[in-house]
Amino acid sequence: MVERIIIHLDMDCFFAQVEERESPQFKRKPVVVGADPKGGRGRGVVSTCNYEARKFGVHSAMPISQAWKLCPDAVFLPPNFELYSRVSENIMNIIRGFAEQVEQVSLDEAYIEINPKSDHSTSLRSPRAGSRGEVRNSKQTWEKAEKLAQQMRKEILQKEKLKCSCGIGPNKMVAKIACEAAKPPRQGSGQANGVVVVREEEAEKFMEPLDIEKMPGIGQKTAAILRQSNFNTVADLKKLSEHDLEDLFGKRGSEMYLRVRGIDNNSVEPEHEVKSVGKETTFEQDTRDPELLIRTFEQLAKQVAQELAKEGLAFKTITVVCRFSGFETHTKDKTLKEPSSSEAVLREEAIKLFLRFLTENQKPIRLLGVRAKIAPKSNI
Ligand code: TTP
Ligand code: MG
Repeated sequence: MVERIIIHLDMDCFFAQVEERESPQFKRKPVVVGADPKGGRGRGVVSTCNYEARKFGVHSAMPISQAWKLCPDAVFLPPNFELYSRVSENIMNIIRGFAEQVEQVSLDEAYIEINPKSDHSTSLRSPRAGSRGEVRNSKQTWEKAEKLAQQMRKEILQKEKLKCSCGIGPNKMVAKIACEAAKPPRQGSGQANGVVVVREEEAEKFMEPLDIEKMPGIGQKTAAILRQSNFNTVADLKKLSEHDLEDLFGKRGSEMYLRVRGIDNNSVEPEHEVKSVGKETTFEQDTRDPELLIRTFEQLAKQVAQELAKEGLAFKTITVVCRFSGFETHTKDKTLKEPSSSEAVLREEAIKLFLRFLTENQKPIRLLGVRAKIAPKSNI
């Protein structure tokens, strides 16, 4: 087995940092993003807040009324998800420019595997036998990983004017916990530069002093039960046998046995985005005019087929969308046995689906759409 090196990158106080970037007058002020505090009577929660506000004890998921009490002078803002999604897309594109194996886990965090077998440009393998017969990465290889993390941070800062932190470890769990250790306020030599590296041989010791709630799979309820028996740290959990852990965590017991020893076998799963090409039309007035409907539908199918052909793409699933009066929307789809790139097949199958709509539902039609899901060409 080849030892892995995984980076976990997470933006610092993401929503709040984006808001600060957009409105420089908020700099150095406590900023809380979340529900309307309504002068302390608001009922929602805090999405996040910047580090100035965290000094007052405000944190994510806290009732907004409590945040108001702790820090009434903060700038309170509603979340602007559309903006955060756009910024997130830019950040993920920057990261993807550095590595092929990227798993985005939320708007502001991603795992990056930097030594997959397929990627020789970032292949950092250097044969040295590890304790479990693994091929270990050399010290230089880990240093190279740290440089890569710093380059990503630098480019995100230059292009998006936003800061992030990185954890680097031999697996996802250790990388994520290392990233938390890298977060602001950055103090001490290891954390001062926003990257914390925990090498394979350090992972077990790194985990030991952590509070049990830092472990994925241990929430507040389980932690409360464990604490009653004086299990407070990961080191305490190491006293339990695999059997004991199975009693406590069921099927996840054996995984927990490994996790408390710094081992996590979950792989980085780059998302395989399913793309599709689609066109739709809304009629000026809801209609049942058969001629208009068929003509419009044929045009849509043709446009989709032409766009696929232009890009040299094949499809396997065709979807037809029909919105009737009153916004009632239905879809029907057909998956072919084999991928195809034939315009005739697309039109024929789409029209069959559409005719089923016409016979099943007599209401006037407001919108029509055709969509084809792209299939890998290698399957043809
Ligand atoms: P996080 O990465 O968990 O938090 P953060 O980026 O605000 O702060 P940190 O520096 O500690 O990473 O979450 C990312 C965004 O997700 C966060 O900016 C707002 C949103 N979020 C919520 O809306 N509710 C929540 O409970 C949490 C934890 C996050
Ligand atoms: Mg974050």
